[in-house]
Amino acid sequence: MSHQSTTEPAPARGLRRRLLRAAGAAATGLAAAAAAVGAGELVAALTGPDSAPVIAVGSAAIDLTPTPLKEYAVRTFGTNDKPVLLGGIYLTMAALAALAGLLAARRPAAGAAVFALFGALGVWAALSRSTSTAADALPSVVAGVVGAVALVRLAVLLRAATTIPTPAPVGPSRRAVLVATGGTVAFAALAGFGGRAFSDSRTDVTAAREAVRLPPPAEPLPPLPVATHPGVPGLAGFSTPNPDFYRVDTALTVPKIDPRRWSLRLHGLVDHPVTISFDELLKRPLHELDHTLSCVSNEVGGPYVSTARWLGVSLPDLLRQAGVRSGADQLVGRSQDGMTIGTPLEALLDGRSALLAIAMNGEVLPVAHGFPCRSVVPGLYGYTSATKWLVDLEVTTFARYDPYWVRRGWDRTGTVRTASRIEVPAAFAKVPAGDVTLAGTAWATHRGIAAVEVRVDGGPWAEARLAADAGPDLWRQWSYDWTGAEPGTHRIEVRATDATGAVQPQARATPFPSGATGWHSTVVTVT
Ligand SMILES: Nc1nc2c(c(=O)[nH]1)N[C@H]1C(S)=C(S)[C@@H](COP(=O)(O)O)O[C@H]1N2
Ligand SMILES: [Mo]
Repeated sequence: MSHQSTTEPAPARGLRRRLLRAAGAAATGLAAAAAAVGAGELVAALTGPDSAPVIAVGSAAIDLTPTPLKEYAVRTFGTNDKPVLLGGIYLTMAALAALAGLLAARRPAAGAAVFALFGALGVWAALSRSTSTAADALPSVVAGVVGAVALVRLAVLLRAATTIPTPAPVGPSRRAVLVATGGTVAFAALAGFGGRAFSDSRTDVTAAREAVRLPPPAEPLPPLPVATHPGVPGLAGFSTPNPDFYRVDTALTVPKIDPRRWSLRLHGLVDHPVTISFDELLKRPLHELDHTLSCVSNEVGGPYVSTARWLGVSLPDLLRQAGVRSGADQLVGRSQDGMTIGTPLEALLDGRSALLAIAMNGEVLPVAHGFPCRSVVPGLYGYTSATKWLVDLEVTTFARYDPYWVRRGWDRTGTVRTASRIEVPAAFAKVPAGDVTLAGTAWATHRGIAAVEVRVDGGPWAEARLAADAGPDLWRQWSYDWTGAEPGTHRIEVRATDATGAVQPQARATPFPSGATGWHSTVVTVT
């Protein structure tokens, strides 16, 4: 047709045509996959965002990922692990969809079968979670059917268009294939984005959250002393602002809970089970707790630790009111999204202040941090104490029930290990020779920090200056004046001693199964 193709040698022309045809076939597969995902999103607007096929597959992947791989992902991608996971799923699906398109060009039924398998995988994933209902299968069923039908129709059109000599006297043209493929993609975008927007508007809790009026605490705590911060520029504040507070959870879509429809049930091995509404919760005496929350997955020197002033109802009081039966030794918190977190009852009844928190840093709990209610227990890592989107508390025994992380091999107690971190100067920073101020943070939650020591290039340990102590449930910031720093590369190390007198061990341990150990070190270049 074109000038070029008429001057091309015949074999090249044939190859070009085959390549074009393959590209067209792959495009039909991609368009069909888009239609499938879009249709799934549309149905998920009714059945719940977690049941959308890609989210369901992603959630199942999170639940099934072996611990070493999960640790690798957290280490490598940090809080981007979720976008990376979803991106990976989309890419894999796109590759398989393109292959399905190629298959369908020869055998439409075979292409359709690939989509049936996609749908089946989605159904299995959507039903695999502890909170699943049969309706959760629907988006994937519809997605599979829509994808298969779209692919077969496009494949048949494509075949007709490419086997009939063009320009065809009759029958579908290439233009018809383009139009149909474009139409399929347009449908996918409309259904997908429309479904997502409708779902977002249906589940939006922004207004409900803003409507919550926080009652004042029964006995307000005084503000934290300014002297808790060593006053070193570049060192993060003692309290972590909510937007900077670390976030770790398995939720691909954050549970959106309307407090008016929320209630918390406390049951199991208790004399008087209780169910409490959000309004009833607000009517109970509210307590403040300054507490440093940390994650067991934090590597030495890592970022998954933050400090906030929490406001909430006393969890020990509620347990005493319900009357814990003898023999019980575990409290299992369940979240709306099916997470289970087991806390040793001993830690909840030994006198420490543990909360059913409704606010952090003077603000209603942010949705990502568990709105409308989460637990906070000093001294324990988040995975054994800090259930977000909490809806159920069951008093039970360790012998009878293994919660989510324990089933995956993590330690059932989750006592926070002593940790310390160098934050100033930043790793690999260049600093001028002479006097260099070092600063950082140390925590041994609920035991407290007694000392922090620093050493340079493996020399003798020197005691750092500790900023004001605000209590054992909080981290402690420190600073150290390194005098006479000489040009060159230097290694700085830190270690802390907790209030029991135990020195942070040097031996490196991975976060799995009970928290990382080892000294944090950084390298700085003095110029
Ligand atoms: N529902 C739910 N609660 C959860 C988790 C979760 O995955 N789902 N993760 C826990 C873990 S491992 C930690 S460290 C803390 C983190 O709380 P944050 O995200 O508010 O910092 O929440 C805990 N509570
Ligand atoms: Mo965690």
